[in-house]
Amino acid sequence: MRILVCLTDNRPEPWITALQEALPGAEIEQWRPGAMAADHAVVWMPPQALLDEQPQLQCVFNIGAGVDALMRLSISPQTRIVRLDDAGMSVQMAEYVCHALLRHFREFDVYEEEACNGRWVYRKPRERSQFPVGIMGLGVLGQRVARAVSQFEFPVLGWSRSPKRLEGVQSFAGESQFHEFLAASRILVNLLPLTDETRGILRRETLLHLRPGGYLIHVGRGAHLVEEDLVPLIDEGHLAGATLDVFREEPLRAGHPFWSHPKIVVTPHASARTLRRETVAQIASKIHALGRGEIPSGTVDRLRGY
Ligand code: NDP
Ligand code: OXD
Repeated sequence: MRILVCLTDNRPEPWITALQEALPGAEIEQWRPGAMAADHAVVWMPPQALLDEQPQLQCVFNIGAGVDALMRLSISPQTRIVRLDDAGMSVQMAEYVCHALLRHFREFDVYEEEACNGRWVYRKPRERSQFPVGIMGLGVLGQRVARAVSQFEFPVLGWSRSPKRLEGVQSFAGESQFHEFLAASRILVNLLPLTDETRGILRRETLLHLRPGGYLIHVGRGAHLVEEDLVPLIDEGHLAGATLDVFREEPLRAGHPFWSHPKIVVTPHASARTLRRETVAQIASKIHALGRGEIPSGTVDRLRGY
């Protein structure tokens, strides 16, 4: 079996070593133009040239959960696109979202500021029932986040394409229930994949449906948010603030208004990092599944785009 590795923004060597340990019989090398014809490729944001040169690939394994960068490429219909499912990401995402939610709800940001000024001042406790948490996307990550948030006894709502039955989660589905979902949410967590249907879904017109004093936790993809719409909504007081992990352009450029806004927290696409050990183990087990004639989990439905 031959495997090519092509990882934008990642050093390939440790991945090649780890893959070689997990798949001792395989021939594995970094992709370069003119590389060997391979059975599989392990990729993150690869160039079109790789796909053009390798139409025989059986599988392209994405080392992330979101496949939007791959969906923009032209990939042979015979090649299966396989994304990461969980591989240690969902617990990180649950940590991140709970941290942002609790920091806002318990006003830890205000306490931090008071402490910097040496001030001992209590804040009035807030009613958790007044902070329903709406999660857009109830997939691998969204469901884990919903479970974690419900442990803190917030009302939890979820929105997905197909209806879900999840304990403690009020399910809304499809476009017809989107506005109802937003109107019932105060904290909005975005965990959708980026597709033609979801691009620009977080914009003035939709965010205005949130309950007053809404708060956005945006961890999906930068292009979900119409960035120009966010600061006015906060400055007008409709939104209380936002925690943003993903941006239209990454890294976020110096001087972007998000960096300096007092009610916006910026992190550098760090909410759930790819973990090499878990990822390599998952890819190896998917390759074994293929060898048994099974369809590996995480196979992308190209029509849906995720
Ligand atoms: P999944 O594919 O498991 O879940 C996607 C969810 O979104 C599903 O519930 C799906 O509905 C729902 N959905 C998709 N399209 C629509 C739509 N048009 N309307 C309503 N609901 C829709 O993905 P994951 O949970 O694994 O990951 C989600 C996204 O999180 C990734 O695509 C990626 O962009 C982002 N991500 C960000 C990271 C970061 O570090 N910031 C790290 C990892 C991922 P249904 O269940 O009905 O199919
Ligand atoms: C992913 C990501 O999609 O890291 O896995 O954003």
